[in-house]
Amino acid sequence: MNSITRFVIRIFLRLLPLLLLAGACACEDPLANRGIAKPEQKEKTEKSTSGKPRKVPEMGACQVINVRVEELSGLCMTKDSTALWAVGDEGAICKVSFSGVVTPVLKTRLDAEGITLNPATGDLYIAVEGDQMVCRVKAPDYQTIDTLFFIKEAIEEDFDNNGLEGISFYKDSLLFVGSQEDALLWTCKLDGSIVTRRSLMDETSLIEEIAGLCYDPVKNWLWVTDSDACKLFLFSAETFDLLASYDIPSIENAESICVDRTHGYVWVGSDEDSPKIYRFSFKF
Ligand SMILES: [Ca+2]
Repeated sequence: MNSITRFVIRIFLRLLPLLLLAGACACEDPLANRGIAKPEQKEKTEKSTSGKPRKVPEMGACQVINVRVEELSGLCMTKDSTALWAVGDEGAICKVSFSGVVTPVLKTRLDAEGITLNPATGDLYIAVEGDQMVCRVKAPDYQTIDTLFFIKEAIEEDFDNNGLEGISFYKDSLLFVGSQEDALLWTCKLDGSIVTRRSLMDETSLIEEIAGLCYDPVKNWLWVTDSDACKLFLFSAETFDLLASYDIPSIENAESICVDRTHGYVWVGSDEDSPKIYRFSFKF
């Protein structure tokens, strides 16, 4: 053993306790490492306009369904609520049966990250990352796509691959559009004019991004999925107060969410190597 080898061994022995400590930290709960409190599974309440506590939905059992939609990133109900519309980063727009059978409808080259349906017309609106734009696919044949508007802030601030991820039809011909960056949420008219802009980070420190959005007209709620925080969030769509959060640690990359009041489910899509839809039973 020469002097250089002895020197290397001595340095290694001195650093060994530090290396062991770093290894122990890496094995801890990843949510805890990001400063995120473990979510409460118990039922939470919100105050109704009368001031009385009101129950929020309770998450139940989950069924996992494999779907062949490459880089599945957006989900919404079809107009008749008999299936799901889905989009993926590779530009596919598909119909998906509740058992996971995929019917391709339109192939585009867009980085499609979110999809929603206008209940009055049946038209689909797609949130496109990279280009930071909202496109429309016209009903009833869904064979043409055109650009409706761009979110200028996401372009000018160079959100790039951290940009538009969520979209949901709201009401009065308004759209919610959300970005990963700063969990920004815009309320837009269909001509692209922005009515409101806020960051959901101002509402809760638990949120890290918007990966998917779904407006729930029954209760005037906004559901949000966050693939970084591994959570679903429920906000009031009026005040944007956080009403509840739900832990989804087993879902690898939860980029889409769709509330299905007809059947009592919340569908969550995961953009992973083998894309999956998670069907959660909910007591609304
Ligand atoms: Ca994606």
